[in-house]
Amino acid sequence: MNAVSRTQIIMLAALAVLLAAPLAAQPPLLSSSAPGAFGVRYLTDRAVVTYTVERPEGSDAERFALRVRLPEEVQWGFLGRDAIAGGELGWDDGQAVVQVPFGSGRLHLGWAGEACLPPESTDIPVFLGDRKVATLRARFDLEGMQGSGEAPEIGPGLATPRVELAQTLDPEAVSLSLGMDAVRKWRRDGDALEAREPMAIGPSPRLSLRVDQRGLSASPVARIVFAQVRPASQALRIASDAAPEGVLVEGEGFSDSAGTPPRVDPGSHFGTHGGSCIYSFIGDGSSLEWEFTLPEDGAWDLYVRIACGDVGAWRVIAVDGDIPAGLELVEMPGTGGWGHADAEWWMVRLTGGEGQREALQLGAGKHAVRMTGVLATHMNIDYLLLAKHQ
Ligand SMILES: [Ca+2]
Repeated sequence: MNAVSRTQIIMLAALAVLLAAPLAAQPPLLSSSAPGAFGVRYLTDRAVVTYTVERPEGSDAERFALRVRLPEEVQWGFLGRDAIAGGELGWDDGQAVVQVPFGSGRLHLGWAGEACLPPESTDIPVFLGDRKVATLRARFDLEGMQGSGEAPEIGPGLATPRVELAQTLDPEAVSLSLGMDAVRKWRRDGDALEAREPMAIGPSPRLSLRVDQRGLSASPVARIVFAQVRPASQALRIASDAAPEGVLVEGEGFSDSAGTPPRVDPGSHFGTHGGSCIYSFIGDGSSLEWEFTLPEDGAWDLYVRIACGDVGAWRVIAVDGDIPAGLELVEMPGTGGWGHADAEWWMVRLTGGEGQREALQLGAGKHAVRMTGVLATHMNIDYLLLAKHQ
């Protein structure tokens, strides 16, 4: 088909649309007796109009006229949070007509249901056990409620958040995030929703709660509760000359990765074993796996040589596909830098030390350790070390 005939077809189509249009033209969505900036949003029972209109120069008028198209005759209205008296609401040719003051404002013009506005704001308490530790300041809009706030006493650690409801809600309507992570799935428990899985929570997490529910007249959430926060296991620093002999697995020798790949660049950092390390291994859910072979059955401990210029880094550690109890969340210490000086590389021990999870019982042969990064911060790894438990 050549360009001319295509143009003709488009013109014919346009003509057909014109002929199909009703003869009586609809009034415009909005017209104003004074120029300005306007927005109109239609909901099931109302139009919400925002405007900014400056008083024209030389005018001493207090108000100007706004006309807003509605599907049915206007029944009620609000200017800001004040109800508009019925006598001040006009109806003319499919449009609500109302006089409003110059400046910026928000109008609700309703054609159905009761005249109502959502409440402005509410406070949602956050509990750690039976103690109130934070408050989320929540604001309402016509689609629901949204609140956020810091909870410095919660975390770091593992916890299962619970949202106690003041009214029945569809779990799909409730979203709760802690730092970068969000509850993925809720289960109902009486009048509450509880996360199906424990979540890794960083230090001083920011909580954000969103409820998508139209027509709220009060907070649908009574409180957010963390029954308990299980602290992260600590990776303990040991003197580098105290590191035992063992099976050394180069960080840069990982066998599998998922998510954001870490960087490997030989010679990039100071004094690395094998001349390389992995760096920018980020806690965004990315993971790395290392395979290694143990010479004999027994109790083995896991060590890692790390550099971390953040406050710390958090990792979930799986061994042969399972997460041993106590390694669901391991806190690696900040080492004061990213490994550009010897002092910034620390050897840390993950199992078998005082107050730590007991040694790993592993048979001779092939095994795999997988680390999954959570809670946003980065870490560099020179190597892993598996050593017989002493
Ligand atoms: Ca290395």
